[in-house]
Amino acid sequence: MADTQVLDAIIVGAGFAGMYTLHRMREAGFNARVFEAGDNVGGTWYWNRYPGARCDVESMEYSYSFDADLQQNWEWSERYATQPEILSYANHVADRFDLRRDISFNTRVTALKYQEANKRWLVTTDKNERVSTRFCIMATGCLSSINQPAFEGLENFGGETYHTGRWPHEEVNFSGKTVGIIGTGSSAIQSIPLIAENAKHLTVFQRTPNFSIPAHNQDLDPAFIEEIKSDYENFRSENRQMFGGFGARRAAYEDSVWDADNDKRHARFEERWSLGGLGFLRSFGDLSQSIEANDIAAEFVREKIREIVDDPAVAETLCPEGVIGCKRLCVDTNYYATFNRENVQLIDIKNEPIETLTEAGLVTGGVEYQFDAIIFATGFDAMTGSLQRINIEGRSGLTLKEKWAAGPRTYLGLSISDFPNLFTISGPGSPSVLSNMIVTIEQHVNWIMDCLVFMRDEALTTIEAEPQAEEGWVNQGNELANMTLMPKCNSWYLGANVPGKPRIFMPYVGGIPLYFETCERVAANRYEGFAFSAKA
Ligand code: N01
Repeated sequence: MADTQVLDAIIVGAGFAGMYTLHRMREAGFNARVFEAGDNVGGTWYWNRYPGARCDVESMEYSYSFDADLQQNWEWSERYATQPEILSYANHVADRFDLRRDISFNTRVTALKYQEANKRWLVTTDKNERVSTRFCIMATGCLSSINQPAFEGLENFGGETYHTGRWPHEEVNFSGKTVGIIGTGSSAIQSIPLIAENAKHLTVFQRTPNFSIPAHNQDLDPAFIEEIKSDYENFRSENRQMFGGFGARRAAYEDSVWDADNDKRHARFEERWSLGGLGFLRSFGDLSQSIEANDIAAEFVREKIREIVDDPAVAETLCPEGVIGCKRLCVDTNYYATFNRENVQLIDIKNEPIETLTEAGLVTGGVEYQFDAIIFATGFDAMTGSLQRINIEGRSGLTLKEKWAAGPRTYLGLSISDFPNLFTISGPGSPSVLSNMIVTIEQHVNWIMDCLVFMRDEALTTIEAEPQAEEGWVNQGNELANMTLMPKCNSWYLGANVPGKPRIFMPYVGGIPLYFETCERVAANRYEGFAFSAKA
């Protein structure tokens, strides 16, 4: 066992959250190190390399705002950036701010143990390193721990297997191959059209169909880039006023579906469909509150699917039931039209789950389908998975697994009672996955850094959420979620995609402006809801 390193802070993860935290730690004079399981920066964009991977927030918005030169110098090429372009942006940031010298790559943090005696955390890694640190900043990401269902016979399959969330770094060529893909979430919806073009034959196994809106991706017009860059600060600030921290230039309509006649509704939905992307849910102001209003939007999309897909039976199988936007809305390029290709087959496994994998393929409904390759597009153990994989032991030996046995509990999505000096970035209880992640990451990191500087100035040793504040925040989060339609379906927001995971709505649904305002008020009131301890 190596000697114990002594640090002010460790940061777990070198995605956008970890990189910015490191940059701010250095600026503030804290001695910090990042631990990253991958061999490079980028987080979710490092791991999710499947064909067609792109961000569904527009590129001029999905980037750091903290450095004026950075945002002026970087050139995005398309409306929605591809995974390779976002990854090269992450690498550019790492180089530009010389971040790598304080990042331990290929190193997974395995345990964090709070030591009451010296009020520090003991960190252990899979490289047998030991670190004693005052602060732990968990920049572990919301969608980085994959969900690999334990299909019977998984080990028997003799062909290639892939998971969209752990795609190989080298190019995968399916030409001449028969391929099966399990799952029809965002990752599948983005990759299916490209895999279908490449493979000899593609079979899609769908348990639940999803609503998807066309991206209408295009090259960015230099005049548009120029316009944004001429007043980037204002553009950023307008976006921070939006519910999700993005989309300020695409008006969010507030009027009710019921104030419009059929023609007006149709015209509005058409306008939004043609515009493309997540803004479709902002066609009217009541789509996320009223089931009846929502159903009108949902039916518009079902009609689009029926228009696009030639075979009426296939179209019906692709038509989702229920609430649009209840599961994360998907954004695609040619997804539904791909089912018109002769080399693509859709298998509905809603009532006939996959029974087993065999040496040659898989069995569902008593039929064996044979493949050269099977792709699991089965998603993530979202929001809590990456935190729970680390053995985190707080005050009095309480583990995070025990603390969150009935679902995650935090104060502001930033702090957990009984886990002093440990902060989560975009953790459960924060807007996180319902927002432009980079906007919320910057806000979280800025808030945490202000707090650490405050503690240094006031000679305070620990900070920790008070149990009542945490309780109040959890209750407020649940109340807000229950005012929307979001808890009404089996989504990963609720943990419903992972067998045995407690069912609780994890992200904060109050929107960015309210959330940011709350965090600012808490800080201005000397961090109300937090308890500090001073040096003994
Ligand atoms: O994962 P998912 P994802 N047997 O959980 C199915 C973000 N993201 O990786 O719905 C059979 O959405 C499962 O079926 P069901 C984005 O936030 C963003 O696609 O549970 N099927 C579902 O169809 C997104 O929401 C971008 O019935 C099984 C699929 O697998 C999030 O990541 C791009 C199964 C999983 O879908 C997750 O997306 C990509 C089983 N045992 C991802 N288990 C962009 O920025 C699961 N499934 C655009």
